[in-house]
Amino acid sequence: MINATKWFVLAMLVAAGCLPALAGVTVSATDAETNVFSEGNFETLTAGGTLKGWDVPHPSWLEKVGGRIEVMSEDGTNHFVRVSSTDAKQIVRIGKDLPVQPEWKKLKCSIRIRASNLKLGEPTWAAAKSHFINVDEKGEKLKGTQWYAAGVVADTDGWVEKTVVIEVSPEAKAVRVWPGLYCATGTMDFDDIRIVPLE
Ligand SMILES: [Ca+2]
Repeated sequence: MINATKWFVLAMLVAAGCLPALAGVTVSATDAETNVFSEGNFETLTAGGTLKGWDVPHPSWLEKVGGRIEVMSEDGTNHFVRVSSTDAKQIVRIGKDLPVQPEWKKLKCSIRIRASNLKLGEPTWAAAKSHFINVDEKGEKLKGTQWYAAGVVADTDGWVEKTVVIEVSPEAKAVRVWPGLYCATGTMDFDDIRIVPLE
């Protein structure tokens, strides 16, 4: 048991700056702290282990088009999303809007992807990718803004990270994060979607 005198001495040391007020808590300016999209690591799930806070297509639609969206785990801890599609005419994806902060001008958006059995459909934009686009208050893409995307068009050898830097429109209310299979069949795993303000 620590007596009153010792508590007093400890309190004085903290007040004098000799001891950190929260011992063992070290805060440093790491890259991890600048990520503003915490939902992108898929470690916050529902009690049933399904996606939380993401727009997910209705199961009946997925069944109709032969698509699947599942939360998987590896190494006993890490979770990622697996999207598969059997119809190269469909877009099988999940979505989430990140509200834009007024000071954001450019964002570095990245995603880890693992693709297998990928076969692209006809559109030139077919891919296993995530879009990162400027949307208005109705969730519609702002006119004149780009279809920014990061992804792959062929199978990968394990996990790869893809990055795109996007410009935030002054009129944008949110950035839509839209990962999935765009007119491509096969399987796409993805994880660690990160968004870092650059300026
Ligand atoms: Ca994860």
